[in-house]
Amino acid sequence: MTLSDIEAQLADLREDAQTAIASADSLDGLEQLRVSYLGKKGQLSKILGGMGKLDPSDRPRIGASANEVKESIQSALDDKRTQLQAAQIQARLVAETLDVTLPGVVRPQGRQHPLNSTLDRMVDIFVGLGYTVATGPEMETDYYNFEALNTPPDHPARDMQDTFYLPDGNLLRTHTSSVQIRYMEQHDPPIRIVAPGRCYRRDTVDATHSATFHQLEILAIDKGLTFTDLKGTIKEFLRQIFGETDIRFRASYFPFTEPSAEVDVRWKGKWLEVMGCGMVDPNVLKAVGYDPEVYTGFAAGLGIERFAMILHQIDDIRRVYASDLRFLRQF
Ligand code: 2NL
Repeated sequence: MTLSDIEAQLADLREDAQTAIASADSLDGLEQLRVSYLGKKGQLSKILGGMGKLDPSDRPRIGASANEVKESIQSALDDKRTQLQAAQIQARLVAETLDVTLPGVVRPQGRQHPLNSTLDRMVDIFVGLGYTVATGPEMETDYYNFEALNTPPDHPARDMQDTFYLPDGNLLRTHTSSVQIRYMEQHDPPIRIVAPGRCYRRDTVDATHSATFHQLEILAIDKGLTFTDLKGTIKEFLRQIFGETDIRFRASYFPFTEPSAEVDVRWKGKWLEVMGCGMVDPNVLKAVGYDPEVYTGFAAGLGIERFAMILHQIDDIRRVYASDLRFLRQF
């Protein structure tokens, strides 16, 4: 191995490397070239390995040449890397370009059902008056739906409300009074609760009747509660939900209250019946273990659909359950 042999090899290597680097088309490929030319076991190292056989006086010259070749390859690698990186970024920018002027994709926006917004308003008013929300099962026993509510099997009230009976003798609750019986069994007076929920009746469906409907019942039990407390509570509730309107109490009958009344509101010039109410019958208090000589109370039952229909001018209860978007989008 002579000095000029090694010089020639170095020149070839530089030539070779320049061509290969110029045609590299990826950063990975470029790194492979670097390893192949300048790596520890690369081609430059191999050439310099032959230096050992040279005359020691020639070594500095070859060393200088080798360094120059190395630097020139390194600088070609650096330039190419900068170029490939810029191209990569450019390609990404093109691929990921967003046209911010394109119209957006419209996401359909849901909204609260008018029955639920009405329920929320009604519950909120009673919560504001100090009531607590109570809930319970939709499937009930005869005891909680009728018996504990002073409605024995032969009572005429059982004709008034046709009930869905289940094969096992249970039934679908016809009012949420059953929730209040369960609550009274578990709590001592004084109590103030509001029981909202779904109820069922075997009604023939028409514009004002549905086999399923929603009720909100209120119940207050304490020492010394009177019909005046009931009237004041109902009056304040109706004022908050309908604004200042005329209201009237008409004598009525329910098995679970005595005395009982129905309440009318004057709305757009007409009297509309909006709820039934009364003083809790002593037999109901006894059924849950309250002493009717110590405690009295009042209760009321309100149909949520009825309030929603009045407040939103809905003329047919079937619309409330039809899930027709043309209807629902109006609220
Ligand atoms: C109506 C009538 C009413 C009650 C419900 C009730 C509950 C208990 C005790 C006594 Cl635990 N009464 N609830 C009282 C009077 C009337 O509902 O026409 N509702 C739409």
